[in-house]
Amino acid sequence: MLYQEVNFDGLIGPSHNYAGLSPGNIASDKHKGEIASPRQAALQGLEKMWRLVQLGQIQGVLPPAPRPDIATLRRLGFGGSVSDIISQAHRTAPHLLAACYSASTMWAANAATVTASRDCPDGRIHFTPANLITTLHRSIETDYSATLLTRIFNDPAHFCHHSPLPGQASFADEGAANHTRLCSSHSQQGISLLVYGRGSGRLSPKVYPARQTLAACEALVRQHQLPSANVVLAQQNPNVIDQGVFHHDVIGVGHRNFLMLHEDSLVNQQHILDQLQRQWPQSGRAPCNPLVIAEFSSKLLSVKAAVTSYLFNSQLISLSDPALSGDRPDATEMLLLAPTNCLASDEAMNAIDWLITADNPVSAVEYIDLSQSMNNGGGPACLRLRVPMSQAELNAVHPGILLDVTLYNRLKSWINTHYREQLSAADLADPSLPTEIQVALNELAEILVLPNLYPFQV
Ligand code: SUG
Repeated sequence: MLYQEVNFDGLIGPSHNYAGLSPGNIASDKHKGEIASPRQAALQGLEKMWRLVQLGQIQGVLPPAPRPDIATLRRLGFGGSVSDIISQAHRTAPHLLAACYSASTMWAANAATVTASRDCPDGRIHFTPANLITTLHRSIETDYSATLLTRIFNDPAHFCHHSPLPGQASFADEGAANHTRLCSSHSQQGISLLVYGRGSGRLSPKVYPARQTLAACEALVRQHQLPSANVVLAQQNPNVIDQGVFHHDVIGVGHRNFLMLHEDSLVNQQHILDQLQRQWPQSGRAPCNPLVIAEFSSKLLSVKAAVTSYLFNSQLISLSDPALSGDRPDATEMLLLAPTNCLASDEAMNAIDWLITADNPVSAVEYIDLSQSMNNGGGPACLRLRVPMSQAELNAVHPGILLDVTLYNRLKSWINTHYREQLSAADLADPSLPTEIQVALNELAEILVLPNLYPFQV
């Protein structure tokens, strides 16, 4: 059976704004208080999805969570009508209003940890929604993501959904942003590299929070029943967390049999890379591609430049079209889909030149403008949740969210109709904004054929 990697991207919601809600995320802090453009943001995200389709990939669309999250504002003690709640919160606790308005479900790489059916003993794809407990605005995504994922992947013969890990500091979990599946080809069993920021010994960052724990990674391995021979647990270098690497996908990315990462990404990095090589399946009956690792030296690319350019948050895309050629073990050429921020960094450009000419599967690069999301610290890879799938599994996915030209055009016109050109912190107090968003999301649920997706529709 042939398998391919399918990307499901978070559609950027109409309340996209810059509230500086994420300590340790340097872009979020830098752009705090700026005026955002929800319309441009959503169009940029949609263009990225469409580019993937043009590159022969299967692409899914994940609708945004309903915002503002009035239920959370009520839980926090605000009362009365929606307008009362909004005006009270704006006056007395604007940071709470901003958190409940955040469009952060766009960063789908944090929605869940997903493991491939080839890797799980029961032959199903496993999902655990991330609890995202480190920040308030992200922690309120979990219930919605859990519901959405069960709606989209709703055939128990193919998909197994777990509960989020307990919402307690020692199980802090940020989902697939800290999980890399490496495999000879998607049709073969893979190795899960799970990266955590704290939980083993005393090593932890001093300035910024570590958002993923060792205990969370261990629980995910148990939930998904991953055989230990196919798992590598690694700790993020606390010094890079303190330089703005709040998720591992800010400093490393892997796809199929290729892993690229900065030399300072992990504690005992050489040991971890050796472990990956040792656990890599040896050629048996199935042809096996070697595991190729590209380590970027600090001399080539400083951690600072990696964080500002977001080079490691690029997407790696297999250039072969699995639908035409199959997931051929020998078809390993890859395209690096990098954020345009790289173009502004000499270090990032030199590093990309080095990558393209060095002996590895990456043979081409393309740049994509995601400036609106990037200003909140979300690059190409943050916006997507990837799921390795067979054709039978893909057939079981809710079809309304799979992007084709008709859906692309409908979503484009939906965004142009409903999204504001600009949104500032002061605009979050506008009593007409909640209704405006409800009207938009109501129509979106119809477009994606997801009736009663939102609480206000039930
Ligand atoms: O969790 N930014 C997100 C960015 C997530 C990026 N995802 C991955 N690396 N996979 C975060 O820090 C900023 C929101 C604000 O400040 O308004 C924010 O939540």
